Formats: sequence, structure tokens, C-alpha cells
Amino acid sequence: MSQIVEAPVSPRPSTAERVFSGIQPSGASHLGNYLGAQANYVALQDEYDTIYAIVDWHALTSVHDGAELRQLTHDMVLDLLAVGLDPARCALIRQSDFPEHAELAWIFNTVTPVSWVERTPTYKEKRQQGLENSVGLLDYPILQAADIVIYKATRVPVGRDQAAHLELSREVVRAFNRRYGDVFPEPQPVFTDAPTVLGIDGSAKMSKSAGNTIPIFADPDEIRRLVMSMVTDPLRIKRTDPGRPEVCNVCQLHRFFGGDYLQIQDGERTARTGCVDTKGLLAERIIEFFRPMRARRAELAADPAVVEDTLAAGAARVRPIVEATMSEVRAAVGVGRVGRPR
Ligand code: AQP
Repeated sequence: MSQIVEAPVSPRPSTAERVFSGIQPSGASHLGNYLGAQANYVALQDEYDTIYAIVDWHALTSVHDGAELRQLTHDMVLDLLAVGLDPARCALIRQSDFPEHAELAWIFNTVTPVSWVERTPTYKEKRQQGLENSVGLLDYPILQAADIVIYKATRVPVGRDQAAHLELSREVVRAFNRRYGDVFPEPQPVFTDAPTVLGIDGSAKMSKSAGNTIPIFADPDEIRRLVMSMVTDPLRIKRTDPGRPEVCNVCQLHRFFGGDYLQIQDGERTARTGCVDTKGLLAERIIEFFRPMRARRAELAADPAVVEDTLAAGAARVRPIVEATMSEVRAAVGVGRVGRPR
């Protein structure tokens, strides 16, 4: 079975670079999150200085129940540990433990023209999905820029949907540096070889808010049900019709769950195999792939201290970075305290 964690990253960061990424606790981790981002979080932690954040402030744009958000944040820490993040090799933090992210976002707001955030594609998409058109939704990518560059991270493992946000982060950095001097480096995205995973509808990006996901820690039966409901090649009506693996989401996903995907695609193309066979095989392979992670997650969930201990260790590790950057920023812009608190 091909190992997602060995997926080539492009472009490869240099070892001196710091890697940062954030994930919203807005629902259960799904195949898109895993193949597009989490697999790289895990792969990069061996060689780079890696910081990963559960961005709970960002999730406030879509999750409006306090108890639910707290639970989702807890669950996302468990998900990330279960997929292979190791607190000894990376810092796992909670965004809201660092008010400095919001402080820096405010400063970035003052160097960013409104038109830059208004044109962000995700702003339009999220409103179309029915999210409240709040100032927070508009400002989302500015907080994201602050999350990244407060650590002077230069590489950001994300899915392709985040490319526009990263572009905006670079523009914000350039605007800040032009006004106040060369404080921040420009962050670049790092993609896996599955930068956009489509949902079970086979057309839209797999996304929690679109309700088209395959949650990676769902029960095996639920995974089977969801995979069997996936839309395949719409032109393949009868079992004997030849398929087009290049437009079939099921065939595409096979690339990540077995070394024999070319044979599988050939079977579809020549109608040797039917969509039901191909889906059934994919479901079993997904279940097998995530089985050890599911078991690990269950073990972790039984330990009531693991989540807060992990976040405390991550916070202790990154706090000096946050303080050093904010001292530099405050000195440059002429506000607040400069230096460590006494
Ligand atoms: N379908 C996807 N394909 C590839 N990468 C994806 N990611 C999300 N969906 C896909 C990547 O996963 C990381 C964490 O995403 P997030 O939960 O913080 O935000 P998101 O991109 O908005 O994910 P969703 O599922 O679409 O959440 P909702 O619906 O709540 O907004 C990111 O690196 C993202 O690129």
C-alpha cells in the first residue's frame, strides 16, 4: 500500500526553514484534510522545526456553540496525534492560547487595503455556503497571515484551496515590510500530491461545510456507506460501458491507497471491472489504512490529560518565538511593551 506520509512535497523546504500550519476545529478530520495537509504535517516533522495550530478563533466564523467548539478543539488534538504528530518532534498549539496572534492580525489590518480581503475567493465561497458575513469572515486571511508569520515560518503545508490565502499573506508581509522595515519572511505553500481531494459528490472540494466528506475516523461501516455512495464517471451508465479513470474520483483516490492503481484504472477503462467493485475495494483499503490510527486515537482518548498536556508542551516551546517576534514588531510600529515581561 502506498504511504501517504511519503508523498513528495513540492517545493521541498530547506532544513533551516520553519514550517507552520493551522487547522480549524470545525468538524471531524476527513480524507481531504488528511491527504491534502495532515500527511505532510507528519512527514515534515522529522526534518524541520514544525509548529501546528488548532485555529479555534478561525472556527468561530462557523461554530457558534461554545461547548461544541471546545469539544471539537479537543477532538482535533486527538486526530492530529492519532495521524502521527509527535509532541517530541513538533509543537502542537491552540491559537487562542496566544493573544499575540490577534494583536499581530490587528497591526496587519492597518497595512491591508480592504479590496485585498474582499477579493479572496474563499470569502465569496463561504458566504455562498451560508456563513454569516461577519467582519471576522472577511478578516480571516489576515489572522491566518499573522498565525504563520508570527513564527517567521516560510513553509506552510496546506491544500490547494489555501493557495490564495498564502498569496495574500505574502502581500501583507510585503506591505508591512515596506512600511516598517524587513521584519517578516514571505511564506510559501507546500503541497502533497493530493492538493485537492474531491468530495463524495465527485465535483466539489471535500469540505466539512459542504457535507460531502469521508471522515477518516468514522466507523468502518460508515466509511463503506460513504464510499459506496461516491459519484463516479457520470458517463458510465452500464456495467459494460468503458470508464474514464481520469474523471472518476474513486479511481483517482485509489492512487493513494495501493501500488496497483494503474491496473485498477485500466480495469475501469476497459470495463473489466465495475464501479461497485472499485468502490468496494477503495472502502476496504481506506479502512485498513486508517485502522492503526483509529486504534491509537481510541487509546489517546482514554487518557484525560493527554490533550491539555500536549498543548501545554507546545505552548512552552513556542512562547519565546512569539515574544521575540512581537517585541520586534512593537518596536518597529511604535506600540506597547518591547522586551520580555518582568
Ligand atoms: N478537499 C481537500 N483537499 C485537499 N486539502 C484540503 N484541506 C481541506 N480540505 C481539503 C486542507 O486541510 C487543511 C485544514 O483545513 P481546515 O479544516 O482548516 O479548513 P478548510 O480548508 O476550510 O477545510 P474544510 O473541510 O473545507 O472546512 P470548512 O468546511 O469548515 O471550511 C488545510 O490545509 C486545507 O487546505
